[in-house]
Amino acid sequence: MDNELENLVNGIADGSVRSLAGMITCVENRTTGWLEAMKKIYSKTGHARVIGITGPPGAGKSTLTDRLTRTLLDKGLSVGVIAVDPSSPFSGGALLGDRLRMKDVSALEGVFVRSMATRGALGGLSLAARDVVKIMDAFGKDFILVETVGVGQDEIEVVKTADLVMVVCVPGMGDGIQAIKAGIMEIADIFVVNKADIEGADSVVKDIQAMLSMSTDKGKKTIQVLKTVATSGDGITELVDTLFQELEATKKKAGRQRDRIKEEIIGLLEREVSRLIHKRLDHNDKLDVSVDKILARECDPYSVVQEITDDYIK
Ligand SMILES: Nc1nc2c(ncn2[C@@H]2O[C@H](COP(=O)(O)OP(=O)(O)OP(=O)(O)O)[C@@H](O)[C@H]2O)c(=O)[nH]1
Ligand SMILES: [Mg+2]
Repeated sequence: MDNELENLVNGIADGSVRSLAGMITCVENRTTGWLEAMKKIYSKTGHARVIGITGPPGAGKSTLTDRLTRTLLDKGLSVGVIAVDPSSPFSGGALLGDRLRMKDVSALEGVFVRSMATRGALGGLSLAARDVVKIMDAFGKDFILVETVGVGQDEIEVVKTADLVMVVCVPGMGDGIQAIKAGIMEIADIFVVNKADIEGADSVVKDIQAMLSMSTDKGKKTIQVLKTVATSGDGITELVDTLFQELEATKKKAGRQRDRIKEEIIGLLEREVSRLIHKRLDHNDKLDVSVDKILARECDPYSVVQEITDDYIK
């Protein structure tokens, strides 16, 4: 491992915030040696509880994250926040205001905030976010809050890796809860109807409960629907209590952890295999010969793939 990364890994063990930030940057940029550094810190992970916070743009996710962070700090717990910025200009939202709010909490002792862009993450956002979670975990954060706008598959993949997923809804979302993508509804462990100070919150709660009762996934645990006013702090105590209860309950489900690890291995493997394929075939003369043959209809792509895979397996 490169000296700089080695220093960062050691710095993390010593609780250096600069090393924490530095290692995240190196891993995000895939600086040579990043993989070795990840291997080194892995044994120190597994302590942090990871909460995914998702929902439509402007639902109050950041304001809630801010409240949750402060409440956890009051309990003597340390917090890492990962804010996945929507890079689309159409997702609306209070991006600037967002940043300002996050800056507020990042100034607090025991809080580390990191923003990640949806686009341009090397190796895919969900893998990159997982790496950042692990680094914060190894650093010793008790809780890691991951905020994403629940708009794309990428963002859904990110929160799916959390121990617990909180889906934030708001009153007046047009056609009730229809506005929330189906994929998000399915990954929710807790529903929060934020902006409960606005008319229509109760009917959103009812809509969600009705939807949950229609769920085909019977025998699953009951999913709580809570109301909050993130701006005033109403309902936050109840929300935190519920979070702790649910985390306790999920801890008992060892299967979830195992599934997570299997999924991660498969994800990493897929990426590696794809990298190897490109490395070997991108500038390969033999492939050009095959292409010529296919163009002349002397051969077909299926047979070529079979030949190549047979070759690999040998
Ligand atoms: N009335 C009311 N307004 C709220 C509440 N919570 C948040 N807001 C306001 O809603 C706006 C958006 O809040 P954010 O916390 O930035 O929402 P967000 O979901 O993080 O937004 P994006 O990250 O841009 O998707 C801000 O102006 C908040 O002050 C609430 O409980 N009630
Ligand atoms: Mg936000």
